[in-house]
Amino acid sequence: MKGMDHSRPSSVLTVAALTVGLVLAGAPAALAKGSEVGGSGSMYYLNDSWTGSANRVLAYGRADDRVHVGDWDGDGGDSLAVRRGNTYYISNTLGGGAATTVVAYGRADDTVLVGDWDGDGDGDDTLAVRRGNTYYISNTLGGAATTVVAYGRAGDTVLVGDWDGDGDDTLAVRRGSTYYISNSFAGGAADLTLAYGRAADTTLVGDWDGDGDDTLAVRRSSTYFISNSFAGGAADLTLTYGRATDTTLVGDWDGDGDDTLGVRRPAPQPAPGLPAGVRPSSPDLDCPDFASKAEAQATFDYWMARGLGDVHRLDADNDLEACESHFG
Ligand SMILES: [Ca+2]
Ligand SMILES: [Ca+2]
Ligand SMILES: [Ca+2]
Ligand SMILES: [Ca+2]
Repeated sequence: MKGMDHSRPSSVLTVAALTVGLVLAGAPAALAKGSEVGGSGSMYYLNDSWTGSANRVLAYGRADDRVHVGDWDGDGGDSLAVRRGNTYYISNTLGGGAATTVVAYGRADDTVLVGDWDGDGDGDDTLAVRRGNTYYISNTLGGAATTVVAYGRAGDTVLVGDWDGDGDDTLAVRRGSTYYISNSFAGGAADLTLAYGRAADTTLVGDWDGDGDDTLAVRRSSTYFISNSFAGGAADLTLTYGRATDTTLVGDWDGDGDDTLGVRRPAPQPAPGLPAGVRPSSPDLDCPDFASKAEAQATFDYWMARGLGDVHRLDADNDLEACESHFG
């Protein structure tokens, strides 16, 4: 449950057009949900652990798709759903194939939040539509709203999380760098009010340490400051991941209980005059910049054969194999 927004309802499509291709899986690696992911691009670099490089690289949907993260089937693992208009193409795996479930909910211009609203023990995430300060919550995918509540103000920025770790997701309102955290939709005063980070920070929500409760992280450029409690003070973990231009997503990709990071990024554009899969000799690239080991190898081979050598320094051990330590 967590994210950002960009509005771009698109129209007709078939389920078959929506495929998830697992381009690469390799060494271990690991981020959040709730709001729309935002950004654009069809490449997802997900990491299961707190390292600097992705262990899951996926091509998914279209560059302009609206995307949500959730555990749609309640198996513990988060996966992606693409939204086109008011139709949601839900996939329960990060490994390829067509959408497993297609549901319509609300209107094309609705703001949608994802969460486990009823904490029914299934651990499954469902959709809620927000219109102003009214929330239309459904506890089944595609089912009618079961709860309609007024919460906060129409202009509030809200975050979704299981702040008290009791199994259900609720809202927090953010105003500048102040967070008003509530453990129910009952209204009234917030259960917890805290100052966190700076007003300009991008905030992420996740259960970073896997202890059951969601806490905050802030992103500044490509550096993430992760906190496992609301106690304040220094971050529990600081990590640099991806690029400043990436869009961040959070999820429990491997279903082991903790949320980790991923980034969304446009697919690399083929360079004019180069064979498919070969990247230009400049600007300098590093192993994490390649979508796959095959792309790194093709680029390495191409420039070696033209006498430029290992222009991107992809073969640290000089065995003519590119980026094997990165991709495994
Ligand atoms: Ca799942
Ligand atoms: Ca809760
Ligand atoms: Ca936690
Ligand atoms: Ca995990």
